[in-house]
Amino acid sequence: MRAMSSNRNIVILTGAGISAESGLKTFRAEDGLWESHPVDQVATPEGFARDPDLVQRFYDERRAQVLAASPNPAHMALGHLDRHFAGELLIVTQNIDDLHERGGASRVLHMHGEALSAWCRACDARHRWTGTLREGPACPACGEVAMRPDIVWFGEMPYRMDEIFDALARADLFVSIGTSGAVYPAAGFVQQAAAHGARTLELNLEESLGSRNFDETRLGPASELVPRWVEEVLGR
Ligand code: BJW
Repeated sequence: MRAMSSNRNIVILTGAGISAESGLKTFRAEDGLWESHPVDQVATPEGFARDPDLVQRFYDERRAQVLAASPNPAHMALGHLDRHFAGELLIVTQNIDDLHERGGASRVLHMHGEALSAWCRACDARHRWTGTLREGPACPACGEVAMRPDIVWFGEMPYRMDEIFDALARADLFVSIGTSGAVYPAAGFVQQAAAHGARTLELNLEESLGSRNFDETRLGPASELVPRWVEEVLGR
C-alpha cells in the first residue's frame, strides 16, 4: 500500500456530513432535511413546476443558514491542504454551501450547484445571490422574472462532469468525506477512481452505503478525522 505522503494527485469528494458540525443539516439523518421537506417536493424540477413558492422558500431559508454558518476544523484543514499541497488536488463538493471557500480552499468544484447563486432561466445568466428569490426579483442581466436557485435537482445533470471524470482518471488517492453514497453519479466516483488505480479512503461518522467499495474507512466526526488525515498527507 502506498504511503499517503507519496500521493501526487488527490481528488476529495465531500458531502453534507462535513458541514454538519457547522450547524447545517444533512439530508438523510432522522432529523435531516428530507424529514421535514419531502425530496420530490423541493429537490426535483417537477416539484418546482408544481409549487415554485414552496421551493423558493426552502432555498431562501437554506441560503440564510449558509450565510450564518462558519467553516469548522474539517473545512479549515482542507483549506490548509489546498494551500500547502504541491501536487494536483480537486475538492469536488456535493454541498451548496461556501464553507470550503471560506475555509481557505480554492480548488473547489460544486457539482450540485451553489446556494449563493441564482440562475435566470430566460437568459441563462448566473448571479451571486445573498437575498431571497421567493418574491420574484428581476434578473439583473435581462430584466425577466425567471430566476431559480442554481441547484442541481434529481433528474438534472450535475455540473462539470467532464472535469470530474478527468480528475478521477488521474487521481492516485480518492477520499470521500461525510457522504452517504446514496446519490449518483457521486456515489460511483469511488469505483471509477479505483478502476484507474487510485487508493480509496472514506472518512465518515458511520459506515455508509458505499463503505465496502473503499480500501479503508475511518469512522468519527469530520472535525477530528480530516485534520489528522491532512497532517498525514503533508507529512507532519
Ligand atoms: C458525518 C458527520 C460528521 C454526518 N462527520 N460524517 C442509478 C445510477 C445513476 C443515477 C441514478 C440511479 N438511480 C437514480 C439515479 C438518479 C439520481 C439518484 O442518484 N437517485 C438516487 C436516489 C438513487 N441522481 C440524479 O438525478 C443526479 N443526476 C443524474 O444522475 O444525472 C444523470 C447522470 C448520469 C451519469 C453521469 C452524470 C449524470 C442529480 C442528483 C442531484 C442531487 N441533489 C441534491 C439536492 C440539491 C442540493 C441541495 O439542496 O443541497 O443534492 S439531493 C442531496 O443528496 C444533495 C446532496 O448533495 C446529495 C448527497 O447527500 P449527502 O451529502 O451524501 O448527504 P446525506 O445526508 O445523504 O449523508 C450525510 C453523511 O454524512 C452520512 O453518511 C453521515 O454518516 C455523514 N455524517 N455527520 C462525518 N460530523
